[in-house]
Amino acid sequence: MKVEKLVIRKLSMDLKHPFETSFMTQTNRTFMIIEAHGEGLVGYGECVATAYPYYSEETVSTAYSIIDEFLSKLVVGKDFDHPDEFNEQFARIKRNNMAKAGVEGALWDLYAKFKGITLAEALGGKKKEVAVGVSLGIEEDIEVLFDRIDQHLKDGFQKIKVKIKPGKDIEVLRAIRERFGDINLMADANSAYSLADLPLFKEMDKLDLMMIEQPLEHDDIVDHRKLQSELKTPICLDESIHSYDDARRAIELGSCKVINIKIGRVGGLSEAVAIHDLCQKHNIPVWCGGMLESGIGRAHNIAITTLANFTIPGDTSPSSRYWHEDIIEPEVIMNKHGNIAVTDKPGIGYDINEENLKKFTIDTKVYKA
Ligand code: OSB
Ligand code: MG
Repeated sequence: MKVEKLVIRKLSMDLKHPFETSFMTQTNRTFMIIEAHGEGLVGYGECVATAYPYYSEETVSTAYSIIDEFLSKLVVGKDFDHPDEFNEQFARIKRNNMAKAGVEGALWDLYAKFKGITLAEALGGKKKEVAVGVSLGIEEDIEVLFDRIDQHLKDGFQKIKVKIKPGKDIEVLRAIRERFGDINLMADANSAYSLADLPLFKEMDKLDLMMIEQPLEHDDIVDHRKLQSELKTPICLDESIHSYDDARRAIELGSCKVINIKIGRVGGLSEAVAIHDLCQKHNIPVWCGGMLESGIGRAHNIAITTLANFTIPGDTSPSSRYWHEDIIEPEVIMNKHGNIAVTDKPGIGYDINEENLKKFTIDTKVYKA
């Protein structure tokens, strides 16, 4: 298969509802869609880097620059048999995982379309539907959060994840438990705490949470190990895991009992599959995290979630939870039991809504062989 052309589009889409985490409040997503053209087909990938380097070091501008200067040259005009080849070739470039994943995702979609199979099949996934939950931002007013939880439970979401930050943590979680009882509940701290907060986590440990996601520093696996050894609640690592080797080391140390796999954070689908397989071998369940993706990134998330060890509902909520209008057709929908059906069309399995894609595009660059 030959890649004849690569297109980078920068898009800007407003979120339906502001999303507050311990690191910022997001009201808009500026991100990139990557198109890989070849063999009369187009593959689509999404680069999930955000406008600010507050979740990880990458931004839209740094990812753009890495694709522009380096990744495009490794791809445009090149022949390939399998997208795993790009994971190997990109490895010489350190980190910049979201940039890599955006490009590699487009190549995986192109590959699956060329073979006439779904992206899920190309990845080795077998599930016909995937279980999903919702990640709810911090709310100033707890009544607003209660209403949002109530609505999402009624809609069928299989897991409620709430963001926490210092001052908006134990009381909020306790209140949710009192109000909603034995629901599938977890908390995501986005690295807002340190080991000095052990007493707080001991209190959280009494709430029977499914897990606590990334409580400590974004680059830590040593303090997390200490914390995990003090808690019965599983710790789930998000920010700390950027590769197969990161996962291997965290598992070996005992720094977590669950891993959140985000395709962008780990540098693409090939690496995500490798981490999935490693975790499966070690009885570490995984789930698919989200980065407030458009339909294109969402379709990739659904495809990876079809792998067997994605046993915990992911953050891959339906399009309507984020967007007034999506850039794919049909948009991603969830049934009343909280499952998303996996499409049986080739590649990502969704058509592009060209009109919306155009409407949200603020910049385009084309690379030709
Ligand atoms: O930590 O999982 C996170 C969104 C942006 C950045 C980081 C995170 C998140 C989410 C939302 O939790 C997941 C989603 O609904 O896409
Ligand atoms: Mg997280």
